[in-house]
Amino acid sequence: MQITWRWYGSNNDDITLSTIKQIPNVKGIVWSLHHKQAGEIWEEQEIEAEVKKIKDSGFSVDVVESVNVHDDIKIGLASRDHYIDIYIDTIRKLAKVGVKVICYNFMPVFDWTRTDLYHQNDDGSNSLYYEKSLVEGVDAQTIVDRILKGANDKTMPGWEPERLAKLQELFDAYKDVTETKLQENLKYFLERIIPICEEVDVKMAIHPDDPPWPIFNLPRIARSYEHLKYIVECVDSPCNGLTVCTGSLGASGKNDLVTITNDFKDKIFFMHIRNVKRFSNGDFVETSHKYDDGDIDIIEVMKTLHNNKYKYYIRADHGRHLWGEEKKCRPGYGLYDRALGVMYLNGIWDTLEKSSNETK
Ligand code: DNO
Repeated sequence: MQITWRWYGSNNDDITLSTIKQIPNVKGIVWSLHHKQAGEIWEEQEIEAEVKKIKDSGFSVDVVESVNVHDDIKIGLASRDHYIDIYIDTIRKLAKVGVKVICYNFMPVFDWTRTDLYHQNDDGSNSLYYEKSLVEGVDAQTIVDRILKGANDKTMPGWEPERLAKLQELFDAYKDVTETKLQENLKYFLERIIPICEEVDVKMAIHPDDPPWPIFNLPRIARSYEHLKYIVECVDSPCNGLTVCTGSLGASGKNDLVTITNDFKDKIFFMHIRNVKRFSNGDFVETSHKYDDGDIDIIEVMKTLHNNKYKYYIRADHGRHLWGEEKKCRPGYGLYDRALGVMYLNGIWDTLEKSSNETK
């Protein structure tokens, strides 16, 4: 496995590459051109400039998260082919600079959704929090306003103010998109892009839905074992795979992350590791990575990856906001808890590695 770190770019992230360099065993930067709207052309010079910056700091650039998928593709409009052509153009350009994996999602309208970006924890830290009754009880605009206000001028992928300014239009456009239709639209998209991925050796790794259930009556199709199975089987290719995000899938007690990690072993190209604590009323809060702070047995997930000789990419995902960084850092993407998360993953992996060498 190769440990990576999600970084938002020089003028867009308070955490510098030299700071990241001090976190043990981080080999690669997970990057993107964050100013690009879905469907916009990625220029070669812009890609090269970002890649140079990252490589000059001694990191690999193998993983891009995300190249966002235009809504017209998800909705299945006639204009989708135009946007798929642009997507293919980006895949080709990224392959040229050595990108190996692209993480993307196929969630309608919203990416990850929370109701509170700075929920106060008992220990004085704070975390992203999802309060079920709030999402079920209010209109989508209220949640959008809450999130954008909480973002403190930080860009948050999936929550682009420009796109969300047309919220009602977006909802209207999705009104006939059922779960089956959305699956068909994903299949259509994959059927067109995967042959190019095979040609240029880029793996597509879809990110699961977060939370893993439909919200605001919008369908969600990457939220359970069966949904993931549909995705990897609908276009059978070594380039069509998954990002397994333990925190996204793990917000539902129905998703057994150890089974998912094991059964899809040949299809997982990227792991996002974080922990969540679920409450019986459907709420959940993001916790530290430690396995017994939340409901996800991260040690067992790591053991499964280790047993399966996982060789792809992994990153410590979201953390709590610690030691005064709250409201200064990008929600979920502070420095401290993600760095602690990296060390937790290093600790588990090194222990597994050492003990398997000893028994050889
Ligand atoms: C949340 C992230 C997601 C992810 C996208 C991939 O923190 O894991 O926003 O980047 O869904 O397209």
